[in-house]
Amino acid sequence: MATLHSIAGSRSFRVNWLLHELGVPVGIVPYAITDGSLQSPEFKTKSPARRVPALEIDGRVLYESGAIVQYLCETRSGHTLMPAIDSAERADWLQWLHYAETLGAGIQNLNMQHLFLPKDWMKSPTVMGIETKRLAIALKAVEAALQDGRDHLLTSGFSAADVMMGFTLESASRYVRFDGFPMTAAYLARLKAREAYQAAEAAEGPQQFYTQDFYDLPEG
Ligand SMILES: N[C@@H](CCC(=O)N[C@@H](CS)C(=O)NCC(=O)O)C(=O)O
Repeated sequence: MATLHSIAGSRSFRVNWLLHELGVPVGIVPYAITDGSLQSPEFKTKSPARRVPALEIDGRVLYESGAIVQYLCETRSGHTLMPAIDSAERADWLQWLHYAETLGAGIQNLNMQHLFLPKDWMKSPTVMGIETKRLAIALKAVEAALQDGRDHLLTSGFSAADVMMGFTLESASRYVRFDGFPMTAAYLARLKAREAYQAAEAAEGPQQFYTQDFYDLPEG
């Protein structure tokens, strides 16, 4: 049994979803971003940056989502979520796995601006505009990869790279309209229809970040 320290709707969803794809039983310990629970001395021993996810598994704690996803793929057998090390697709898999964090960093900055800075005077419309543009530019790589009609990031089919990316796209769609990214929108819908995605969502409960479907840039 794995134990996942998690905030519903955060990057810990990647790990939650992957564990469901793998059929690994998981107990979820819930946290919230604004109630101080991430700052508890006990959680600090599990995640030095006091962030989620943190996964207790195999007698250790891991606290970086991409590393956790790769570790799970490498240590669990009987799945097709990772191309073999000598496969031509392995480098693409690794790149997509980590490219999800290029998007994730931009989303995190936008979350800070739109959701967490408590006063309007603290927010920077300039930063919001730049980060939104940078996120849209980064999304173009995903759209381009899907142009050849493939259903997933790898031509061989669904993999853990889609797990890293799927959660990220769900968050990105709060800040960049996907009308200009039709392949990406259809890809995200395919991912969200997966049984394991839905089971993971049900296991962690409603996401805790967004109260709007879309966040426009401030006027001016
Ligand atoms: N690169 C890390 C980022 C972890 C991270 O920043 N998690 C966010 C939630 S998505 C968090 O815990 N934020 C709490 C905070 O910044 O105080 C990963 O992918 O695991």
